[in-house]
Amino acid sequence: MPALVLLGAQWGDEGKGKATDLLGGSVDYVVRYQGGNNAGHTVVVGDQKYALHLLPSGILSPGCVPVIGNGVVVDPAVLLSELSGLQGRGVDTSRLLISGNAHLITPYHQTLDKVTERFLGTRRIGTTGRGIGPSYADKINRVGVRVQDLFDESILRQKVEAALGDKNQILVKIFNRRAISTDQVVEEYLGYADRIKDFVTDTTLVLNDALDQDKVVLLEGGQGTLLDVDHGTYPFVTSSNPTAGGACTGSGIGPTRITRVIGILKAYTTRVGSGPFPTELHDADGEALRRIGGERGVTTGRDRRCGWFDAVIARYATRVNGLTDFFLTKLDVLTGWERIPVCVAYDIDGTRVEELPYSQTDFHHAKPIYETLPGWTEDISAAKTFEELPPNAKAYVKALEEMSGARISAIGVGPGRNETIEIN
Ligand code: 2SA
Ligand code: GDP
Ligand code: MG
Repeated sequence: MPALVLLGAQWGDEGKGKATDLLGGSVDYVVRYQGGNNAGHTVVVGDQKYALHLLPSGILSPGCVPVIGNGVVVDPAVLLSELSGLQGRGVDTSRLLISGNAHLITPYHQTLDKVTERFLGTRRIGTTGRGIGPSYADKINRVGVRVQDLFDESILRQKVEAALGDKNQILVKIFNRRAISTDQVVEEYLGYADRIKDFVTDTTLVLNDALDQDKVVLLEGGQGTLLDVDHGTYPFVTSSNPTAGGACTGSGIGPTRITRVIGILKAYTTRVGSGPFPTELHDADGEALRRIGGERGVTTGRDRRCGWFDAVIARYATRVNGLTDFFLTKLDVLTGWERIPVCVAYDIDGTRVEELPYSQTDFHHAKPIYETLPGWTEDISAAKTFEELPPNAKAYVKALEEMSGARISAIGVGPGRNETIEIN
C-alpha cells in the first residue's frame, strides 16, 4: 500500500494539523519528516484544542502510530513536556516511535539561534528561536549529536565537546556570552536518555516493513513550501525541506512508494517571520483577516502577516512538490467580503510574470496583479457538500483550482474535525 505526503503549499500554518488529523482515522502511521518544535499544528477535536509542536498530529488518532523521522531535529526537553501534557489530557502516547538518526537540539543551539538573530538586527530571519537552524547546521557540518548518542555516554561527551569547541569561541568572542560547559550539557542530556529510550528505533525499517504489509503511511510536513531551504524564499526560510522530496530523505521512504502528495492551501495567504510577501496587506483587510482567521503563531504567539490569495505561489507549490491535490482551508474566514482580490501574476519592474521568479531580487520587486472575484455573505460553516456552498463561494473555489494547477479535494469551513467538505 502507498505512502502519501501532506505538506504546506504556502508559508506554513495552512491547517496541516487539522488535515492530518482528518486523515488519521484511515492511515496506520503518521510521520514527521522535517523541522522540529518550530512547528505549531492545531487540532480541534470536539471542544478540545491541541497545539502540537514536535509530535506528529497522528498522535491524537488512536489507531495510528506517530513517528518522528530521521529528518526531524528533536529537543528532548520539549518532547518530554509535550508528551506529559498530552498524557495529562488522557491521550495515549505509548505508540510513539523516534528515529535514532534524528538530530538533537541542545541549549547551545537555542542560544546561538537567539544571539544570531539579535546580531542580524533588521536583517533577521524572524526565527522561532527554538535552535532549529543551528542544529541543522551542525548536522550538515557533521558535528551534530543524534538521538542514538544519548545511549553512549562517552560518545555523547565526545560529540558535545567537539560541537562546543568553535561555538564557545563564537559565543564568547563575538557575542560576548558565557561559554557553555560540556559537562552541564552531557549531564542534562543523559537525564533524558532513559525517559525516551523505549521510543527509539530504526524507523526506516519499521516504515518500509509496514508498507510491505499494505499499511498506509502519511508523511506530515512541518512547515510550508515557501519556507523550504532549497525552494523557498531563501534566506527567509527554515533550515530543512518541507517540500515533497524532503519527505523521502526525512523518513527513508523511497519516492516510488509515494502515490499522493496533498498540498494544504489557505484560501488567503499568511506568513510569520521576515521576508518577501507580495500580497501582504497593511490595511483594514489585513487586520480583519488576522482577527477573523485567528492568525497568531501557535509556537511563539507572534501576529501573522496576512494577505490575499496568491495563485503564483500555489502554482509553484504544485510544480516543486508534484502535488496531486489540494485541501483548501479557511474558506469560511472570507465570508463577508463583497469582493475578494486574488493575485494571478506579478508585475516585476514593468513586466508581467506568471511564474515565481527564481531571482531573489525580482521576487522582492514583485507587485501583485489582481483579479477580483465576487464574495458571499452566507455562513458556510455548516456546509457538508460542495453543492451547499453559495454560488460565489463555489466560483471562488473553482477559480483557485483552475489557477493553482491541481484538483481541490477538500475544503475547510471551520477549525473542527467535521467542518470539512470532501469532494470526490
Ligand atoms: P526557524 O525557527 O529557524 O524554523 O524559523 C525560520 C523561518 O521559518 C518560519 N517558521 C514558521 N512559519 C510559520 N509557522 C511556523 N510554526 C509556528 C506556527 C510559528 C510561530 O504554527 O504558528 O508560532 O511563530 C513556523 N516555524 C518556522 C519562521 O517564522 C521563520 O520565518
Ligand atoms: P498548521 O501549522 O498548518 O497545522 O496550521 P496552524 O495550526 O498553525 O494554523 C491553522 C489555524 O487554522 C488553526 O488555528 C486551525 O485550528 C485553524 N483552521 C484549520 N482549518 C480551518 C478552517 O477550514 N477554517 C477555520 N476557520 N480555521 C481552520
Ligand atoms: Mg503552524
